[in-house]
Amino acid sequence: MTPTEQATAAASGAAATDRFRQSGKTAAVQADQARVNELASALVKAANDIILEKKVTYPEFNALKAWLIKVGEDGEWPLFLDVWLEHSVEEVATEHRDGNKGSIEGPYYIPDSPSQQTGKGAPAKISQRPDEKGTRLLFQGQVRGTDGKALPNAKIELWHADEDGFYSQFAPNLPEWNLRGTFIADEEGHFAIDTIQPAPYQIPTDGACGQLIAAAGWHAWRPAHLHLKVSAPGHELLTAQLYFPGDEHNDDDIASAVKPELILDPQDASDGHGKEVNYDFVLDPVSEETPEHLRA
Ligand code: MBD
Ligand code: FE
Repeated sequence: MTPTEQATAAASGAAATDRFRQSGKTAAVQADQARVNELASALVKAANDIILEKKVTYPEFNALKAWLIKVGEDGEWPLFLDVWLEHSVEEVATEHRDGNKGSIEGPYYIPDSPSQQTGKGAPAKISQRPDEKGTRLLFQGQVRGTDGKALPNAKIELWHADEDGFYSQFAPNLPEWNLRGTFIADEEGHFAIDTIQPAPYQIPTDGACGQLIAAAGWHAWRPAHLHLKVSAPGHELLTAQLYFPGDEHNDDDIASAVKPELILDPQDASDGHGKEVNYDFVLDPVSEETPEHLRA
């Protein structure tokens, strides 16, 4: 993106679509005909049932056609699916867990962010601009297994929006890895990360998803959130989000991805600079039933 470019739905949608295509996430899909038949038949039947029950008209059918075409043109399929459906997929994928269940990944994850060593009392600063706006947040904690044992050298990937609600690599004019990083915990699974509190996030209003939101009289907001992936050898990969108390959208997140156990409790930092918060992660061991995508 060029430095003068404005943040647009089509630009962030195109970036999210490209990222998804490159992610390799579709490689594991098996063409099991019985399963495809089961799912596709159920989806088509559900849509037909709605048409018959609500007596959908030709103009409404054509409006839907035009809108679906626009979702693709704007590159907003990743956004649409992650906002309105991923939370149910995540619920199914993590219901077996005894440790943290986590939350949805969303459309803006980028693997292989720059890695730093961290540990208790040794915070690593996330990549940020020298004049990064926002309240400083010292985010620290420990990664353990469900047996209570610390997980040495656990890996914490963190990514989040800036004070204006923008994600690097999906909005123009931001350094490549701004507010994205990988942090390796110490021998006791302790980590400490120096970052800033993100702002509430409004999904793009100038694309197909925004058009639907306006037409339906909904709002476009997600509460302020941190995105995380936490992993350690022999344990299931945890994808999570953490939220801030008092955010008016914790109770009506457009992506339905808030859970009570994911709301942080930040305090004034003991060194007098901004806020600090402790949050511990508990990972389930890998078992025979663990699907491939949850194996770190
Ligand atoms: C986000 O930042 C996000 O986390 C989700 C789930 C959807 C859109 C934007
Ligand atoms: Fe997000």
